[in-house]
Amino acid sequence: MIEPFASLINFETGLLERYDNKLERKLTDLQGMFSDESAYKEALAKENSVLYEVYEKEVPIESGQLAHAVTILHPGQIGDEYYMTKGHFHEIEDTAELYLGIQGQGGIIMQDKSGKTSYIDMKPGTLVYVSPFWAHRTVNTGSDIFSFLAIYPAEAGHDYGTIIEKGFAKLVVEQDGKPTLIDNPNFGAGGRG
Ligand code: PAN
Ligand code: ZN
Repeated sequence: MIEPFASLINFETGLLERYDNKLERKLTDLQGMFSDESAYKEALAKENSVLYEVYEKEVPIESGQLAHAVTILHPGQIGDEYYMTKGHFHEIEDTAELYLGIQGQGGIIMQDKSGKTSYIDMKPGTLVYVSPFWAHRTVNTGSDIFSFLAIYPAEAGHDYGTIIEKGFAKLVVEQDGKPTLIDNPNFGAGGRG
């Protein structure tokens, strides 16, 4: 049993205050995931930039508990592709998740096991229902931070391997100054994207 508690999302800054754990993902953590390999190498030669941070409250990892975390995704691109999260299925695949946009402009790409995708634009207040069995990845399509809250069953777990192997069927890229979805030429064939 844990006692009821509260944390605080600062809607001015998009940050979670009073978090327990912070996780940082840098360019090297997303090796092989961006489509444009030479743009990736060029960016990495300059700096192993932080792409996103995840701030989470700690709850027991057991059935019935709700994990929740705020992700701060920084603005930027590798080639035409926006900075993004690694993306994952849940290890317990039949677990859903709620995403709530807090700060900035972004989007979420979701994909089921057959490769069918769904893309939803996110801004402050957008509440996305990520269905059970659908992988999910967020992108920052703006010029400022993109921050969102995720709430999910604590035991759901993260399966990154399937995405590392197959990638997403669509890439979110900037074309004519706008976020655009294009087919991932490497989908299914060993990664990238
Ligand atoms: C989120 C994500 C978070 C980071 O809390 O874990 O945004 O993305 P990756 O886990 O794909 O690196 C969530 O979906 N939890 O289930
Ligand atoms: Zn998730």
